[in-house]
Amino acid sequence: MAKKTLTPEQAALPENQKIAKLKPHTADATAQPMTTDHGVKINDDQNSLKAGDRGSTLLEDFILREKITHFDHERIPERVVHARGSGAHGVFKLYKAIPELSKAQFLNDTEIETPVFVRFSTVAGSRGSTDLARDVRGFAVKFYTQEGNFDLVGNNMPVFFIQDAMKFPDLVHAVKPEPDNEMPQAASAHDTFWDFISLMPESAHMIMWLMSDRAIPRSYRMMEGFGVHSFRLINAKGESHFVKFHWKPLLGVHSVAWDEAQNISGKDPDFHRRDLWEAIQSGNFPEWEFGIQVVPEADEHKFDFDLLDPTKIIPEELVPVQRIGKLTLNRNPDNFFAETEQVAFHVGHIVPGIDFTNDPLMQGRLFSYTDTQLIRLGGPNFHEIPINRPVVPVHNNQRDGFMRQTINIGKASYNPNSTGGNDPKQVKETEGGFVSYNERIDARKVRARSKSFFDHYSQAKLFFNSQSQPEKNHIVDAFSFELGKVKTVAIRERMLNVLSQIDLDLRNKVAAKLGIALSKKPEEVINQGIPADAAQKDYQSLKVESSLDKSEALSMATTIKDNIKTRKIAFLVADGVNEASLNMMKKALVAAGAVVEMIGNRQGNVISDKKTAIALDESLLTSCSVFYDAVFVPGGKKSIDALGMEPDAIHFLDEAYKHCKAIALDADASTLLGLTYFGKVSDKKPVNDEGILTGKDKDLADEFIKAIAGHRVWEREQQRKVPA
Ligand code: HDD
Repeated sequence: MAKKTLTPEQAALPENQKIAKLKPHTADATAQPMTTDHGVKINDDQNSLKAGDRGSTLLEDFILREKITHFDHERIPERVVHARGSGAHGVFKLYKAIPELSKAQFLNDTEIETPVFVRFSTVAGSRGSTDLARDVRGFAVKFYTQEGNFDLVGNNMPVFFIQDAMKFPDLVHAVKPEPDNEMPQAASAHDTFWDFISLMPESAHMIMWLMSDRAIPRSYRMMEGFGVHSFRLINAKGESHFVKFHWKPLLGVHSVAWDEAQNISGKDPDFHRRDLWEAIQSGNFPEWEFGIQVVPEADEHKFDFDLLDPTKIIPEELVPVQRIGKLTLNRNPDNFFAETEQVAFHVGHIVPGIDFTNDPLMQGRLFSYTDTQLIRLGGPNFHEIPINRPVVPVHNNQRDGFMRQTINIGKASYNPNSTGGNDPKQVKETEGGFVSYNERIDARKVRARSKSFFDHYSQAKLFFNSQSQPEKNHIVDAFSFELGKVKTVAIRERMLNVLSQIDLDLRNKVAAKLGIALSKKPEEVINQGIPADAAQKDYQSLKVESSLDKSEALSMATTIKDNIKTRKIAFLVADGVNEASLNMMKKALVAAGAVVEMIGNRQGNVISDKKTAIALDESLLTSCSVFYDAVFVPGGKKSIDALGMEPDAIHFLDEAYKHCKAIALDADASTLLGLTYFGKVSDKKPVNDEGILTGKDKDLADEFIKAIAGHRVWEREQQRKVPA
């Protein structure tokens, strides 16, 4: 009998090939005897072997020694970046075959489902750090295709900080906790990070993304993913097209407020991990569409940026994203360590039909990923760890090394050989053997960077111009917060000069918040602060105007806002709650796909006006508004009076207001508004605030659903702020 309980939705899923292959490696202890690692049955797992009851412990106790030795070696080094993460299994299904672009089988057969394992992560924090750090999110997908593993190791932002892998260790050293005191954890708001960034104008575009709400997602399920680099697709004729890979979440792209993020970090640092786990567990399988932007070889130099520069996007207005498939995550791992921790991604894991470009960041990555697994996973056989194995057979002449699992038979471990019939055999290209793209290269060896990479600001501007007003305000606040934590004034000033290249209003607003008077014109500071030795290499930023003013896809304001699927709604209740009001709203929300939780002034049950016991999910002590997308207070005089006496209930409403969430109160409960800070300070609804609703029945439910689907009433931030 398997211990793992599957939901009906999960049980109904056909087992994908990867899950089937993992099965023989799983162990289920249900009704099994306890044994040592070597299979000897254990009689007493409570006491060590001693010389007499109180006597000294005997070295002979192999059971104790084995248990403690194993425990002593349970940890492996965490990932040097992306240490904090969470994974899930799923499938990829193609909508549209693209033989004209790629010969990869999984991009040509719309009938097959390719198993995948996905790991989301933050970048800077340690394994135990908060999910809600302001940070880039990793979005790494391992496709177990019939032609071997393809890893798309991307992020939730489409560009990167640096253009050349040579700078990666510097970037990571700068953002990680400072080396003398190991502070701050999982945060970029400190001197070394901004020192580096202010000296690296190529990071300007990425920094705009990092200071935007993209860096504090509402959920992994509500963020985009990007392959970042230009890759190549190779068709059966050997022709190449440049391609950018995209993941578009079907729930839209949404974020939390920064204050909300900070609160969640304290109250539930596992917030994103839990959200992913619970969504999959409850059958709300997260989904993304797979998109490609394709550029023919001949158009390589058609753009006002270099396709090989990873600090640039291809605006969707210039090359639309074609959605060609769907990723669905439908199964949680059985064991975090064995699967999520031991999974090893690598940009260099490609299959026939996909190839690399000369993006210098990508080229460096091609070295780094295997190299890091060698120390993290302890040797060259990490591909044999079950989660890393392809679903197709592996045969070659690689042998031995730490923890080798495979028992290769025969004498031949070399090629050519006659002792083993010259097996395993090389495979012709026409039969699926990998052949690198036949790119023409005729160059001098130089340690340099192309001039075409020196436009550092045009897309940073494009990003800022494309944001809605609330998004722009959040960027101002984020810079003000981050630079406000920087102690060295010269670094703050240098960073403000960088901002002056992007948007003067942005710079001025941040400068005002930092109390720094800046009057220089952008042209006076364009290359200010770049160290002379870098400048010697012709490291000067070029002034380039983007051909576009705005790109709609860059703003989250235009994202999907037509549903409330999987949104979490808190109901505040106490004894005497009006059952009809509660049930009406609950039914409407659940029917629309939301998750409703009852929060009481205690745990256990509350007794409704009809004397029914209503089970509580949480209490005001164990829960708080930041875990929810919206809050509803049902009617029932006794319940409302009790909540009115409860400061935590009022705080719940104030905080939900502060974080721009939809708040609905049954008409009878609207008296509670008078007790809230926001209710007290304004006697009428703030302008544009469609998120505070009172009323009855279906009308209230309909309005509430609309308000929740809108995600947040960001405009509220311009109204009076709540000191919650
Ligand atoms: Fe990286 C992990 C994404 C640049 C070196 N990277 C890692 C992970 C993601 C990315 C999602 C976590 C994978 C997992 O869940 O296990 N990295 C990116 C993206 C980049 C990027 C989108 C730029 C476009 N990375 C990058 C460079 C280098 C590395 C330039 C080194 C030259 N990255 C690593 C690494 C890691 C890693 C040290 C740490 C753990 C691991 O690889 O397995 O090799």
